[in-house]
Amino acid sequence: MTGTAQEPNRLLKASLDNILSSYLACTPSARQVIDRVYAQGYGKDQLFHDHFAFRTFGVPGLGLDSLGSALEAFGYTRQDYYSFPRTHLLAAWYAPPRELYTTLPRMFVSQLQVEKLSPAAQAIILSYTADLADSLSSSSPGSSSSSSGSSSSSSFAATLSAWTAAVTGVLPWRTPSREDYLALLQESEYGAWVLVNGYRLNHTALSVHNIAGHSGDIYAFANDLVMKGFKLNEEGGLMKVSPDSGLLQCSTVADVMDFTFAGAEVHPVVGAYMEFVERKPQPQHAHLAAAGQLQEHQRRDGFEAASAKDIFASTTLAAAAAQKQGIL
Ligand code: OOG
Ligand code: NI
Repeated sequence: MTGTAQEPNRLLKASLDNILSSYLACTPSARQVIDRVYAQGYGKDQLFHDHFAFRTFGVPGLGLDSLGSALEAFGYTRQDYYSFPRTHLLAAWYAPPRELYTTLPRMFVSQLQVEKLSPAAQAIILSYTADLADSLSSSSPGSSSSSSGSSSSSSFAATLSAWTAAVTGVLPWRTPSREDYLALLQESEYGAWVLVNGYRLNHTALSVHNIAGHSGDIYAFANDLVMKGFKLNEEGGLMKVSPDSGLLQCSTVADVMDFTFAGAEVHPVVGAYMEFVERKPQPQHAHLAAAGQLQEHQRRDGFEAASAKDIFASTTLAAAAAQKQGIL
């Protein structure tokens, strides 16, 4: 399924290209980072995607497993889970095949634990997802988790449906009403985000240590972003550093843009953002780094729950600022 040794599967490659171009088309700040920081400093060919991140509603057939099983079909393997009890979120990350570690991004997929929300919020979400969930559970008899091969518990129909929603960016449910968006926003900013953005890319994280001609120092990179006027997420501090000091992350505050709600009402909603990552060499591979022979998988891998918690706030901060300005 994964193609030849060094080449990603063509359907996967085409899918990721599409995911990225629709993300760029509707994320002005991400285009500005590329134009003002990369194109003017190192060249646009220096974009190395550390990871892509997607959000989902955790209802049967639509949760993180639905996207995860598509990734597994393309050769990704699920790694660690992270849980965020306060915001009722669960996440997992998926690693690309080892030989494609410098070609394909890692994947970070999360889901809202819908059953933990208030009955009113659950009712809103289910009013959008119920028809799709029903059709997914009835459309593919015999292809559930009991079939062999995949470690995920998603049916083939659910897998295809979620991947299609991610690739096209088209909402997998009816156009939401503004009333439902605002009601959900009160209780779960993440839930409101998924309602209007569906499964399109939440963010790409660009790899700072892979920019040729750059020191790889993410503090210098972040400083450059601030100097150029980009608004960074300062939740828990501008730089999110793992306890082992190997994983450093920062991100922009998400864009706010117009959305056409049910009844053709156009109002702003919170959209996507961009993240930046530096991964230090794993201590046992430090000598390879010194010799310039370090490979991507020999750097600090995976994610960090405490940092992720603050990165999630990239959309929450945007929503709060927009509410304060009275535009949301
Ligand atoms: C994901 C936030 C976490 C990371 O790299 O730790 C994250 C999200 O906002 O959906 O991206
Ligand atoms: Ni991220």
